[in-house]
Amino acid sequence: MSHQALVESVLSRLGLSEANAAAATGDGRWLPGSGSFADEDPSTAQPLARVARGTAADYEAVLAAAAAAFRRWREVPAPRRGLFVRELGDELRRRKDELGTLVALEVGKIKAEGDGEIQEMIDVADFAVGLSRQLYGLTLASERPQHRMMEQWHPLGVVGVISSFNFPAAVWSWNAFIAAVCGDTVVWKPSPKAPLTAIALQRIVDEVAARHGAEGVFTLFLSDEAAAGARLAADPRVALVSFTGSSHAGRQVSQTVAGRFGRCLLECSGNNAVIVDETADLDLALPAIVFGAVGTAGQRCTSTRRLIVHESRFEALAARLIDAYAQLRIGDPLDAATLMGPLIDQRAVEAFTLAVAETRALGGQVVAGGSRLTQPGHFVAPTLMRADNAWPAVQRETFAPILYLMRYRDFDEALALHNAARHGLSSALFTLDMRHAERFLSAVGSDCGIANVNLGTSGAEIGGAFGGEKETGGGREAGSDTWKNYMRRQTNTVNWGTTLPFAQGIRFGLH
Ligand code: UN1
Repeated sequence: MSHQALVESVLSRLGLSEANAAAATGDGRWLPGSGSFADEDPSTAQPLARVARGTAADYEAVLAAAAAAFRRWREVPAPRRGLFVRELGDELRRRKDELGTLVALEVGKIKAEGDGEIQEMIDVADFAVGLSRQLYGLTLASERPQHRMMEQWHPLGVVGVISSFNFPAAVWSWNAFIAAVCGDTVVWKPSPKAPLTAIALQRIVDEVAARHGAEGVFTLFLSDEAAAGARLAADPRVALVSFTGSSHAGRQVSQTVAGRFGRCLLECSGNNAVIVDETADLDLALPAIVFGAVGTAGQRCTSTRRLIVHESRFEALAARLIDAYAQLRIGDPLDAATLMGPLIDQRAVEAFTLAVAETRALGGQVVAGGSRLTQPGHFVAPTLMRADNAWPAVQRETFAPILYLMRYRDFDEALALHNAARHGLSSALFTLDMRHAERFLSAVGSDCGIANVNLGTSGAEIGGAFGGEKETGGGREAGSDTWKNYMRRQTNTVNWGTTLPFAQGIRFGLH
């Protein structure tokens, strides 16, 4: 099928049209908005569809629906809330192929990665269903006789999810599915660069919600105006704002949310490095590094941006990388032979060009790629550059396939270079030396939220807690005990005795 024919068939199968509504209240109702913005196909730089711009009144309608739904949903037993998420997971399984294609089409990641993103949603749905029968608190030993102390986890409220274009489906589900089993309701403000995926998902939500009395649990608000995210951040009705995107925007969101004592969950930029030591198995390291650097065209927050190689392996690994880069097929993300698609838009191409030029001006040498490709769409060549860790472009997160190569002499130096970055999301070490491996994972090793040994920085499973330190923002999403972010903890103490002993040995006798 031609690219254009595939586009038409996928859009129609997912209930999308040339002009799409602006907001959804989660009960099947869609709001028309006012004015519209274009959603572009990054492979052709042509518009895919138009999406209406949500108004302030639409926002109010969505918030009111989410707040009303919360008052009901928090009383539904958690395992029953889990049934709603389970059925959503089943629906995603059934529609994985077309949804994966839509993701690939709308943001330009290759079809295998688009499908992978839907798989990530299915995985988190399964995880959330299991969680819906847990959500456990502790019972604690009270120092007072005949007292019982315990904690409970209660639903938190309305959760606002602001997501980025690069994971237009999965990031919402990490938040939304966990929040829903926790008894919260969710207002989603997706990136204006990926509205169609959000609309398609909301349509599936609408169908399933009606069967579970879950109307209003998931709602959607679309706009290309920065004010939309800012409104959500400032709104005291939104108990938790989960933000995925740049550290720059995340800082603004978190300051606004902190100003009203709201809760914030930040998953911001990364500047992820791989260390390859003198003992590393290069057959493992090579595919991990290439996937990490060019997967999603370097637009994952977990993308590998810095490669820190022991001097004894540097030339050999650089030669293998150059060879691998020469074989990468770049083009239509829907073509099964393609390994790298386009960048998201023209601005991303400009950021790529600027980073390369800046690094070159400081003496950095391009050893592969280095320029944009002269074809329609926002394509650039995957790029390898020799560079210095301290250079500004190396310290910046540029959402593009640029990998900076650096060499080191001893492992202390490698760790110091590794941690000399403002962000702290993902990290990896390739080694067969157990002392290096253990040190990397120790308190004095990697300072990131994710630290891997003998696999890459990108493609984390959802079973673990996802997120990072420093300017990545400190938030954790998806697996492990991240559900606690979406609930409020209450400590309860009950005195079942006939006296009133005080804690801390206090005597307080009334005469
Ligand atoms: C992101 O780029 O915001 O580990 C998320 C990964 C994916 C998630 C990335 N599972 O690359």
